[in-house]
Amino acid sequence: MSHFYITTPIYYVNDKPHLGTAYSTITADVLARYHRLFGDKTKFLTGVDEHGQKVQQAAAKRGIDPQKHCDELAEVFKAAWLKLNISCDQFFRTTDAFHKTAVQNVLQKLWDAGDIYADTYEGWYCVSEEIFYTEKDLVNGKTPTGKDVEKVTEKNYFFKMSKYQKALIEHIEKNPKFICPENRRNEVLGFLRQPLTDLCISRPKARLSWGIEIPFDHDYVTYVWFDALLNYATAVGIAQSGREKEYEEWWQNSGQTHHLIGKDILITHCVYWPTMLMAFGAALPKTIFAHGWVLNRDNEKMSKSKGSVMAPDDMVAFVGVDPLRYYLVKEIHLGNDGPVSHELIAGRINNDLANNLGNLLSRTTNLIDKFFGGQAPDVSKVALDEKTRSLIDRAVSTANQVKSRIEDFEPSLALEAVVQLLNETNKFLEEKAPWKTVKTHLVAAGADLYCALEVLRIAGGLLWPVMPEKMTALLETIGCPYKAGVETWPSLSKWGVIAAGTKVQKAQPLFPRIDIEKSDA
Ligand code: ME8
Repeated sequence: MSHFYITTPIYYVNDKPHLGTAYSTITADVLARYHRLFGDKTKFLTGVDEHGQKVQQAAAKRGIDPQKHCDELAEVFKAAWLKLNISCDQFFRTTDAFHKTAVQNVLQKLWDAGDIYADTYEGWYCVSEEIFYTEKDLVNGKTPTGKDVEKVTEKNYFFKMSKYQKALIEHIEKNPKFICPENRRNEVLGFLRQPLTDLCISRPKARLSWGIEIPFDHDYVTYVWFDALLNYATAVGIAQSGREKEYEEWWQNSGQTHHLIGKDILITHCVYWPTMLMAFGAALPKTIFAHGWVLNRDNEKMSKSKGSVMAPDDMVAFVGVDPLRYYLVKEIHLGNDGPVSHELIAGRINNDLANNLGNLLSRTTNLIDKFFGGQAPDVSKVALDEKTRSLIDRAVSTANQVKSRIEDFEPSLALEAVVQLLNETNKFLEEKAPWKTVKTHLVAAGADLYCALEVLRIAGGLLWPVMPEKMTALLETIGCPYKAGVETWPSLSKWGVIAAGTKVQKAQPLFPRIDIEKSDA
């Protein structure tokens, strides 16, 4: 059994979740659910990033203690993800005691090995990005993305990141799929053409108290990115006594760690993080996949600081959870930017789900109800014609197409393969017109409807990771309850699984058409 370990960024608790953070989390959830379906031993990690100046400031603004602020916001995130059917195996909090100890253990090891040293730092700090900049990095006195910076001069601790530059470049060059998509890989290689500076990994407590104390200097706390990046590995036991086996299994040996991130945090993940792991002697992740932006209706990035975010709740109220998940994963090709608006969602849902899938389900189950007493027709004595055979071939090969697209981080194309199968099946029914032939050729019409039923079973299983509630309902309607993993997966590339006589219910409309006129778009 192979492993699959997928992570999302851990989100700052300086604000509530929004459609951008929901996008990363839903995408990771869909990938995790697919891998569970394939039978992989899967772990899906998400969580919150609770230290640093940004969070300290957010708590101060509310006039409350940072820990209390974090406790409240962690619950807000958890509740939001629950509503979006997020099936994470672990919700990570960087204020958890085990994480603090592990971060300190890593720091101590790097200090003892001479990979961390003290020096005086002079430069510019951007609080909103929690990143240091040198004079030459600034553009008109601001960060390259236009954020404010403040001048800082102080003694600090530095990680010898520069020492690992050459090894990192070699690793990226030898492993073309380490950083995806390719344009992001080139961006990182471009960044690494300049000599790397060492990384400042501490903050004096006099300036920032909200962080993990540096184990070898009690006047300092750990830089928030050093602490946050480690979450991926502390979650599976790095630098913790008693968790060695888990660490070996999930981090060192599986070779199946995948980080899904937004393209804003490419350098921290593709430069800071692998060099930290190299210094510790830990394995590197297999993939760091940077996705694009969810854009608002003016085609701008939704961002907390600009106040242009959409709340996931509003979209859920508009279309429902599963259709929202479907839209985000199907419509935004992973790696690209993609817009979200009420009109776009309504159009996609009406077309793919209400018309294509919904119609197939309702006409198939209605006819079976009316003419076959609500039971799957018996097809054992029917000879298959050419059209039927070609539909069957297509249907039983779809699962493998879906699997390889998912393994290549192309969930939108995986869904496209299922949509194509449904299109073909609707066309098949149009041509065969069982609603007409049922009056003269009952058995042949039953065979055509049985084909549609089998396609619905396969499509329902293959779409389940994206729309677990709706597909559970669909599969129950056609008498094939979904069971995760090994129980369902092999049946999705087989034909003739539904036994004659299986109870088929008349379907309730699963995806009512969305009337855009009635929304507030
Ligand atoms: O950067 N479209 O946290 P953060 C798509 N704590 N994704 C978006 C988005 C948008 N419009 N806006 C935000 C941090 N995101 C650090 C991470 S990890 C060790 C530490 C998503 O709360 C996207 O995944 O600012 C992006 O990378 C992340 O939110 C940034 O979340």
